[in-house]
Amino acid sequence: RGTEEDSENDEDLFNFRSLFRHMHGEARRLYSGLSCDIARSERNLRLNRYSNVSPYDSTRIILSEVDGTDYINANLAHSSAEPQLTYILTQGPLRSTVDDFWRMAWEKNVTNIVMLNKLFENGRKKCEQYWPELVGLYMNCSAGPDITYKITLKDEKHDEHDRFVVRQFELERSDSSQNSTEMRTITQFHYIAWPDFGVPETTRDFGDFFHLLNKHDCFSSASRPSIVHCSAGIGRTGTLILVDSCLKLLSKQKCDKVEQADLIDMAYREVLYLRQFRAGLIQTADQLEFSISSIEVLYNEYLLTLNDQVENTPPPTTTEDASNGKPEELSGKEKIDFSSSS
Ligand code: PTR
Ligand code: PTR
Repeated sequence: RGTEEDSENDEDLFNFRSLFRHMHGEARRLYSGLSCDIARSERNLRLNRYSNVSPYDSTRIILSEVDGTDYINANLAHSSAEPQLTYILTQGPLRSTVDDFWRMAWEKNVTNIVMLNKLFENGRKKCEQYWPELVGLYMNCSAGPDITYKITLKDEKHDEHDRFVVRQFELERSDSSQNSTEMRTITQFHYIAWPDFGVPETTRDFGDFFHLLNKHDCFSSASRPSIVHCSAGIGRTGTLILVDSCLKLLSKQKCDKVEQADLIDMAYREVLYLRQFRAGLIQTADQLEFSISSIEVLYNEYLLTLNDQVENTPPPTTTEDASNGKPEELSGKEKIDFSSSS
C-alpha cells in the first residue's frame, strides 16, 4: 500500500493521462476530415521522415516549385491570441530535404530556427545535419537550375550547462539567371537535452531556453516567422509552441494571477486549437503536464518582474515586429551566461 502522498501523485498522473487522451480523441473527432493528400502523393512520399506524420493540405507550407514539387513536411500555425504571429512547424530535415529546408527559410523570410532534438537519439538518426560542422565551413544547396544557397557557419556557442547551442549562419542566395546574390543572417537555437517522447529535466532548464528565444524575438515578428522543429515536428515542437501560445493568451488577457485549474483548461483548449494546423502536436501526457508547469512558472516570473518594475524583462511576446529582424549580437565570450536573471 502506498502513502497518501503516493496516491495523490498517482491521481495527478492519472488526471493528466486522461486529459491527454481526451484531448487526443477530440482532435481526431474535430480534424479527421482534414486531408493530407499532397503529403501522401506518390511524388512526395519520400520527402516525409515518418509515414504517420503528414502536414494537412490546408495549412502546409507551399514552396516555389523545384523538380516538379512545391512540397515540404511543414505547416504554418499560430496562437489563438495572436493570429498574425505565425510559427513554421516542421520535421527534422532528411538528407533529401535539406535543400528544401533552406529554400523554405529563405522564401518565408526566416531569421530564427529553433531545434529541439539531437541528430542521433537512442542510436538512431533523427535528423540530417543540415548545417556545416565547423565554424568557417560552408555547404551549398540548390533550388532548381539557377538558384543556389550557400550556408556558412559563422559562430557557435554552448551554454555553460550544456543544455543548448546557439549557431549563427550566413545564408547567401545566388541567382545565376539574374547574376545576383543576396545575403542574410540566420540564428539557430538548438536545445540538446530534450529526449523524444520525453520532457526537459526541469522547467528551469526549459525556462532559460525560452527566455533566450524571447530575447531574440523568435515569436514576436509577423513578417519573420521562426522555424520550430524536432524529429517529427510534433511532440517537442508542440510542447514549446503550446507554452508560447498560452503565455501570449495570458499576457493578452492581462491575468494578474494564475490558478492551475484555469491553466489546465486554457492549455487543453489551446492545444486543440493548435492541432488544427498540424496533427499530433504534443505526444504524451507528460509533455502536456510539462507545458502547463512551464507556463505557470514563466508567467509567475513575468508577473514578478512586472511588480518589481524591472526593465529588460523577457515577457511573453505580444509586440509585432519588435525587432528589426536582426538577431542581437551574441557576446564574444565562449560561454554565454543564460542565467535565469537575464
Ligand atoms: N513514427 C514515429 C512514431 O509515431 O513513433 C513518429 C514520431 C517520431 C512522432 C518522433 C513523434 C516524435 O517525436 P518528436 O515530434 O518530438 O520528434
Ligand atoms: N505517432 C502518432 C500516431 O500515429 O498516433 C502520430 C500522430 C498522432 C499523428 C496524432 C497524427 C495524430 O492525429 P491528431 O492530431 O488528429 O490526433
